[in-house]
Amino acid sequence: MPRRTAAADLLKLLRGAGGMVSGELLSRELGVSRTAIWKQISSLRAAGYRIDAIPSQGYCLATEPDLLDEATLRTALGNACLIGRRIVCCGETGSTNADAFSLAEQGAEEGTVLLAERQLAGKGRLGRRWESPTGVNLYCSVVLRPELPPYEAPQLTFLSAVAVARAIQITTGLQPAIKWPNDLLMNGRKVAGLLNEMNAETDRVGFVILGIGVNLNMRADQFPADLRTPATSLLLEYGAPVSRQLFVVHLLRELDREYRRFQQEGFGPVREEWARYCNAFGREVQVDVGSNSLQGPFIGIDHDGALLMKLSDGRVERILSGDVTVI
Ligand code: BT5
Repeated sequence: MPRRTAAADLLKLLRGAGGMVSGELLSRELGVSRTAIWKQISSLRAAGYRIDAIPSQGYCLATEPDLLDEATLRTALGNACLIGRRIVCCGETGSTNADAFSLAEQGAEEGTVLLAERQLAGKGRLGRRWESPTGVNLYCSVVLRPELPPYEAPQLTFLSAVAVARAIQITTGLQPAIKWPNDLLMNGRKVAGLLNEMNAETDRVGFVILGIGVNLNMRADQFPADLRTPATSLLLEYGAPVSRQLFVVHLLRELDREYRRFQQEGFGPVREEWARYCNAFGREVQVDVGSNSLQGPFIGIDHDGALLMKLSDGRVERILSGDVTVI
């Protein structure tokens, strides 16, 4: 890899040229040999930059990769956003949730956002794995410090589901469906998953990490054949790649808006908005809980996130986890 500063300087020159620039000029400006320039060009190409080379004319920067970049994201969000006031982008990590959790333990401020190009040990719920290939998707974790009793922390999962649904709709014009409690579906296939983790004392939340994985530009051949649930991506549903940078901006803005409203008005507006996107709300559903199965209309969400179902004898059953199918 070229030295970071040298690669950055080279990129600046290529961008500034706005077209062809000779190898000789580049080597003179940067004070390195033409072989060194060639090596840096090769590294940039490996990182996703398309740089055309024409013998005896030089190099031309044709396209840049859609990398997540802190400075660009910060500028796009402005200073008014609480969510994203600090953004940390990294190339590769185990899990952004695990990183955000340790940052929060060390005192990271509310609104800190972690993003990665790739996760080596992306986490789903209950020890499951989240497929996290390089440079195509969104792997995001947000540190929140809400004034809430721990049993109400699941409300934030609903809040993040609404923000993700909105960001998808703004980006593609397509409406995703939310599947209780933490999946987002398009055409019945999973496009995003949420994993919120909490640090709490007995009566108050210390912090919550909102973990958000969205399949943006993942191609069909990048999905392992053995996924437990059928999966999709915005690329597959929308038919064209989406800008990852822009998606992050939309998502963080929506999270910010929803979180502010949540702090001022409580869970009510989130619950209403969530119900609009939910694929099963108000409908007859079957919920499988372990080997048990219950049927009835899905009538609401309780303040701790439990699904409320009306049974045939009129009783209302609270279900905290299970798999919902619309009948
Ligand atoms: C989830 O778990 O859906 C939560 C996923 C949260 C991922 C984010 S990425 C950023 C942050 N950092 C982390 O380490 N995690 C969070 P669950 O409901 O348990 O679903 C997991 C199941 O979804 C797996 O068992 C697979 O069947 C399926 N799956 C795995 N990867 C997928 C993908 N990329 N797209 C769609 N489905 C996937």
